[in-house]
Amino acid sequence: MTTTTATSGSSASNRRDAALVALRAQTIELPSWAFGNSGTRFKVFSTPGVPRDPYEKISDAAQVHRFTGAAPRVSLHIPWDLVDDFGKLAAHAADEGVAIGAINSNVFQDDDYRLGSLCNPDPRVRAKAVRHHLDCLDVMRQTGSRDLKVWLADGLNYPGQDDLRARQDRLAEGLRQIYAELDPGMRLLLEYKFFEPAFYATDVPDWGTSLLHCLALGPQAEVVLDTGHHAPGTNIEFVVAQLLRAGRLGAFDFNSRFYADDDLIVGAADPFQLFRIMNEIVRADALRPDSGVNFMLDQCHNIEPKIPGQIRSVTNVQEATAKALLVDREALAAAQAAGDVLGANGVLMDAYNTDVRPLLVELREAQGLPADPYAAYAGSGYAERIAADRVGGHQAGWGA
Ligand code: AOS
Ligand code: ZN
Ligand code: ZN
Repeated sequence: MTTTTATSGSSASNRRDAALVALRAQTIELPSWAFGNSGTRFKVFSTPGVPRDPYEKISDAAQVHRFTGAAPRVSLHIPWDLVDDFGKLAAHAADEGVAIGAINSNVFQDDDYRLGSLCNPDPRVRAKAVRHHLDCLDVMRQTGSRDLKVWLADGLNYPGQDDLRARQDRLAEGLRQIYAELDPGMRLLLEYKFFEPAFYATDVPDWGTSLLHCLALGPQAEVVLDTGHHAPGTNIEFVVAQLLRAGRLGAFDFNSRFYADDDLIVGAADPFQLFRIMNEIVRADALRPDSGVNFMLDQCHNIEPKIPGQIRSVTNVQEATAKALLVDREALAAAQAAGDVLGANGVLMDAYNTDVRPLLVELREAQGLPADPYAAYAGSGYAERIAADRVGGHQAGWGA
């Protein structure tokens, strides 16, 4: 393996400088539901100091931004984060130094949705699901959000249960009605998931289905890639490259999976995969905040403390990004053009194997941030304060 490319020559220091600039501009959006209690169907463990309402979720998210400087937005989930006055919630976010990001719809928790939402055979239920999304657009107008994120639990448990093709037609029609109500500058982001809660067939199972619907809708519709929503062994960076080529990668839901949709801390299960994903992002110059890719987390912290879990997630994304930024693109292109299989692989691995933690310390110190956000939060006394002040926090979803 070559060991010279990532660290030698003046171009190595240029790459380092360019990496610092790019990392400074990078932002990662946090999910409000990461701060509530969550668990499995077996048990939801409660955490002392867990938020009692959406205001407190935002305050906790603001702590992650305070110590990392890289997480200035919070995604909301409707109705989990329903409040009387979203303008007031947005003002609270601004007071805390953050903004409200994507609005996630929820058409999976009412009894009406037993057979699906936008794909449901009953037109009354389909109309209700469309209406919920229009309500979400109203929330976005009050919060100043750009992105409506749509994940549907629609699907079938048994072959023959419903008509696969008719469900796609209903889906296209429902999405069309929602899309028609977007304001200029708003986006509809359609997430896919290959299984769960439906076990036989999911109505938006993969990036191809999501992309086809987005292409039919128009330029304000883009795909959300949740890293946990693929079959084991899927080459996710290929999907990233393909969606970027099509100009339709709207956002990530970052997390880690071992077996299913585990929603664990991003970069915990497979930091190399996260590096390969970020490598495709850097390769396509899609890291820039104006590139249109919203880097969001979609995670739950069932047994670990939530704010430190989010801090670790942000720093994991930063580490993978820093490594991707250090790839010697010229050396890589030369090795690839020469058909130098091991040389090209070596260039990539040199970057992956670089310890970027000192670079990130430099990044943080230059911004007046703590060198170690995790330790700084632990020493801040915030966790002890909320544990003493807040009594009766809720489960992530149904507590708001
Ligand atoms: C569900 O599996 C998806 O990942 C969605 O993004 C969902 O809205 C999110 O996990 C919050 O429940
Ligand atoms: Zn997701
Ligand atoms: Zn998921």
